[in-house]
Amino acid sequence: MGGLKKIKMPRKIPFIGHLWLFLDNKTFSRMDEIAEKYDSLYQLVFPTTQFYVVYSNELTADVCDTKKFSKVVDSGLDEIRALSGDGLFTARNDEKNWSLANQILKPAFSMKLMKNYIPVMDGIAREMNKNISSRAGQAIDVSGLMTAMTMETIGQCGFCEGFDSFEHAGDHPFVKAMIRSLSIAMVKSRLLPFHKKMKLFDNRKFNNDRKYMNQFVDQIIEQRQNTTAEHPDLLDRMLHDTNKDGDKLDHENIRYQLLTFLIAGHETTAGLLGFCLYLLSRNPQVLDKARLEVDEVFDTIGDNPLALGNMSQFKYLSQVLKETQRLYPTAPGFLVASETDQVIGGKYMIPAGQTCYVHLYRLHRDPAVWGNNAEEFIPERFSPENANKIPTSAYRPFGNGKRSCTGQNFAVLESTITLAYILRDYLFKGDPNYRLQIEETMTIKPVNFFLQFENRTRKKLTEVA
Ligand code: MNH
Repeated sequence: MGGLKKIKMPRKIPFIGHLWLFLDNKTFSRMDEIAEKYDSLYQLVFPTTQFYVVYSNELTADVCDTKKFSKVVDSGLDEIRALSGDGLFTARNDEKNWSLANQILKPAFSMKLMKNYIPVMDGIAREMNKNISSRAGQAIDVSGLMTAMTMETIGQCGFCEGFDSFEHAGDHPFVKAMIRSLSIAMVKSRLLPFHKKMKLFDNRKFNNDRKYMNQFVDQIIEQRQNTTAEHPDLLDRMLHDTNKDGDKLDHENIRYQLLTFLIAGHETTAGLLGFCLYLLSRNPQVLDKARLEVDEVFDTIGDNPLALGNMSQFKYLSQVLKETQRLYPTAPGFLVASETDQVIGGKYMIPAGQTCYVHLYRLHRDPAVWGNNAEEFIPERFSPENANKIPTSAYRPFGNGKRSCTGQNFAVLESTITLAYILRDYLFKGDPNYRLQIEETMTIKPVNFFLQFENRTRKKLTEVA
């Protein structure tokens, strides 16, 4: 083995290190700008913390080796943890409730049980389309619409309650509290400890929102505990299912899991659909091909709701969604660390306990894997023949190992169904002068992106032929 190589970093300022580069809350885009200057890895140093940013296929393979590295819950995630406690997403690896919840919720999110949610998602997609039709010809804010759709879906699949999202987008006090507290959590995660205490007004708002959200969810759980009626939702699974030893989740943890689904599951899927519609509006050949497939599927079922069997018929749609997540991974990165010193890529030393941020946005554009047209939207990269050739560490939109996304099946079903109904019922166009603007919170999503929808009647392919 050759000698170790020094890990590069941007210019530091005494005492504050690289904080000066991140004063404008543009963490993700600033990290990406810096990534363009180095080839696979760099280091960032702040007064109270430091970490390594990793984004080549080769180095990602090493930090995703779960025998060496595992997820850390610190910096950004610590602030979210104030809201979602020891729910799956923010629990630490060694917490008892993580393994218990993992044992109970992995089966609850398996395709076998997820198929029960297809009719619910189908109904929400139709409800969404009624809303779109009522605004046909007007410019519709795509991220707002998709956020309404995902909040509604988690509410209904999680605990059989909607937020009336399409009629009153974002007006529900719970939705408001959630969005406000998440944004405060994100700002706080970037501040120095003393600065956090100075933000008294924000802290008070944050605590009020947190209490309100806990009460809201607790009330739903209590109501459910007082009834013998069965509900086809995730809450019933959490109240009744056990692990092999017969252990159940307690009330407080169930509350944190429901908050977790709402936090981890609404922005991510909404952003995915937003970026997808953006890319489709800019790539008419892809859009035509996807729409042809959608028409073929609906041709076989008429106006019946979609069923599990139809999901595998959306082959090209699935490639479109995967390619969207390559270019715009809406969870744009994740954090890992090792308990011992590790050399990655055969030459870079990551000391014990130091955090690596896997920067998915840049990883997914690594020319060594995706070629010189890595920036282009080409769903054929994920065709059955081509997909086999993609190295596993080169594409990780749902994270890694045992801490990867619990809601993957849920998100894939939800986005496939929503997209299918939009393509079935509408032609859409955006402003050709719009330049993509990305808003970053914990996730990334397009902002100020509007589409005009026009009703279309599906061509019956059998009649055409
Ligand atoms: Mn999701 C973890 C991406 C939708 C529930 N999710 C993760 C991680 C990524 C991720 C990446 C790993 C984070 C980390 O290592 O710190 N999730 C996504 C994306 C979508 C998504 C890109 C949509 C697209 N996630 C959803 C949905 C739900 C959900 C929908 C629930 C309804 N996700 C989770 C949970 C975890 C998670 C729970 C934490 C799993 C664990 O650590 O055990």
